[in-house]
Amino acid sequence: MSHEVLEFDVVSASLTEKAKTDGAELIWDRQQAMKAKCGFGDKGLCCRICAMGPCRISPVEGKGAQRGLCGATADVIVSRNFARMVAAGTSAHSDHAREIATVMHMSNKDGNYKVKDVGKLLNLAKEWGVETEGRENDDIAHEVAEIALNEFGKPFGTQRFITRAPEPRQKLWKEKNFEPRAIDREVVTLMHSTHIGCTGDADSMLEMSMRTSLADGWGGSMIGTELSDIMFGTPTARGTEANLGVIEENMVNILLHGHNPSFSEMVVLAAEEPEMIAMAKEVGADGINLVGMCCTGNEVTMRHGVKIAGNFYQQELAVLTGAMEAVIVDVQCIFPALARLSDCYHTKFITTSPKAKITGSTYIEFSEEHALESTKTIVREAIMNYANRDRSKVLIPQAKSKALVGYSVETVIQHLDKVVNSHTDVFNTVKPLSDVIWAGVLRGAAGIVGCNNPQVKHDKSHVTIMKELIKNDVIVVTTGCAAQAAAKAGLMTMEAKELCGRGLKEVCERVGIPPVLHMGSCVDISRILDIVGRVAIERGLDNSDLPVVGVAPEWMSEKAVAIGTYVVTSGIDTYLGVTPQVLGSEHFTDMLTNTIEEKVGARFTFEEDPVVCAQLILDRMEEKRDRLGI
Ligand code: XCC
Ligand code: SF4
Repeated sequence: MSHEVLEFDVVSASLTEKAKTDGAELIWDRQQAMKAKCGFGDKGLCCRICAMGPCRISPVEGKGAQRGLCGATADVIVSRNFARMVAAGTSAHSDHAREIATVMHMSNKDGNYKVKDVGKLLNLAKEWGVETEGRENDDIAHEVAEIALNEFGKPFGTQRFITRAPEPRQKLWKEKNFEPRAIDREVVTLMHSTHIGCTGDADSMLEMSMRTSLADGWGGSMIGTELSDIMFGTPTARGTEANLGVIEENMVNILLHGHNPSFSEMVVLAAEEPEMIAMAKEVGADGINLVGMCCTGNEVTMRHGVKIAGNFYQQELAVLTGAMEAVIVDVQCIFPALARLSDCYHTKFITTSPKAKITGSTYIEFSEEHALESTKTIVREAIMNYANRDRSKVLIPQAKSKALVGYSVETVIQHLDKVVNSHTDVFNTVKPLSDVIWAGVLRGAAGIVGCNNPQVKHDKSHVTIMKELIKNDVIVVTTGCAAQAAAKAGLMTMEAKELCGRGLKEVCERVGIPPVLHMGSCVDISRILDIVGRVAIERGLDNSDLPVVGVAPEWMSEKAVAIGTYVVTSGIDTYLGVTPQVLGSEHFTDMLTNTIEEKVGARFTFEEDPVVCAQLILDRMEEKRDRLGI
């Protein structure tokens, strides 16, 4: 087994040694067994869209097949494969959002789901023209939820949230026909267009992908975030800890992994029930230790401070500690490998969603109608499993870092209010943030997001880029597994200000924030769109004018492709640390990294070296500043 990929992470490296002893297979073993990657697939040149194929286009021009049986060129095949990734990514985020809207629609004051943030509900009701006077909150919530549900399938009109974007951006979308219509419709239309014999034009395929991606960012994802905040509370700043060291020797350890807070919130409530804690003590444990991973980990840490066991690549390592009573999952980013791995230990791998059943797992379906009872049943399984733990197999790495989390847009603004000059009197805006950017105290802002990917050293790209940027007075906001990398690396502490340039350090001190702000899960990238948009609006500009970038240093999922595409289409330059599978088409690659800028004022950059990537970002920010004359 090659451990080189883990060079950066000594904690995990010690566990991979243990895997050998325990006979457990990990991602790195499978990576080795896979040997060389498929050269056609790697360049996006393999098409298996119809049964005349699969067709593979030779990457060398003039040598080998240059067209599929139907005549599709490299450009067409690459663009269709890309479009399908955008469609799948958009469906994942959006279907998650639909589940949140569904539980909001069933909320009531006696049920398991109750509106937690009434203020946010009323604001959204107002934004959507829902009558609030003299109505019960539940009643308002149901109407708002119904409107949200209709955003998925309405036959006419465009996504409601696009009106939150700066005016010039909205205008551009309208002119270019990028305004996303119903979410399901965009996904279906895009899938339709990739069918054999439909779109045979890479430019058009990309444009359709861009519109669909906006149905994710300004549709599904934003609905997911807004409604989650209303139902489960808008995150506020709080402390937590991160890394595998949060797993406790003498507790019932439960790993919450996946994405949807309508499930994980209920598990948190179930685990807090006195009867559950008493039961854990009866079986000889000190209590219940819930720990989170991936975006579910982010959701529950943002709202409850639940400790973070780690990010995507650590899901197997958490089981490997031998101290995990149960891994409870819902949807997305869950290795099917966890089933086999759990068999090496006492760990119960519990799947709960009909959308993500996994062979070899214990399936206990989560029922929203009986949410709390349902999650209590699952937590009980974990508690009962404590007695089965084999202590001789336990190894918990003693590593964890403190982190401050919970920076929703509302919380960031509250912090900014603290530094508002009383004589200018503008509270409740992002003006102090835009002021320090304009003054040059901060050179810009970067949203660093996304997954882990064994093609690069785990967490190394995330952390390296973050450190380079904060050193150069660029404030970082982050979500997803990138946020967890930052938390583990100690970048979400007040002490991390010592790693910053003078300007950012001063901002951290005066505003009372760490230099890297945890904004939540990947659907919460909509929070980043929101805050960037507010700064642009405050200055009367478009997003593309600002010294602001998006970065996905270690991305791997289709969701990330959808995200990158909507971020660029929203006017924000995006840097990818893993090159997408598009290089087989020079034309398509040129569109993404170059000519797309003529359409939307932003482009992709592919750069796998994190230090070089950070420098490119800094140069771009200075270029934007020059253009603004600041
Ligand atoms: Fe999944 Fe969302 Fe990627 Fe992490 S960052 S590996 S998509 S959990 Ni979203
Ligand atoms: Fe081959 Fe065209 Fe069918 Fe793709 S759609 S598999 S290129 S014949």
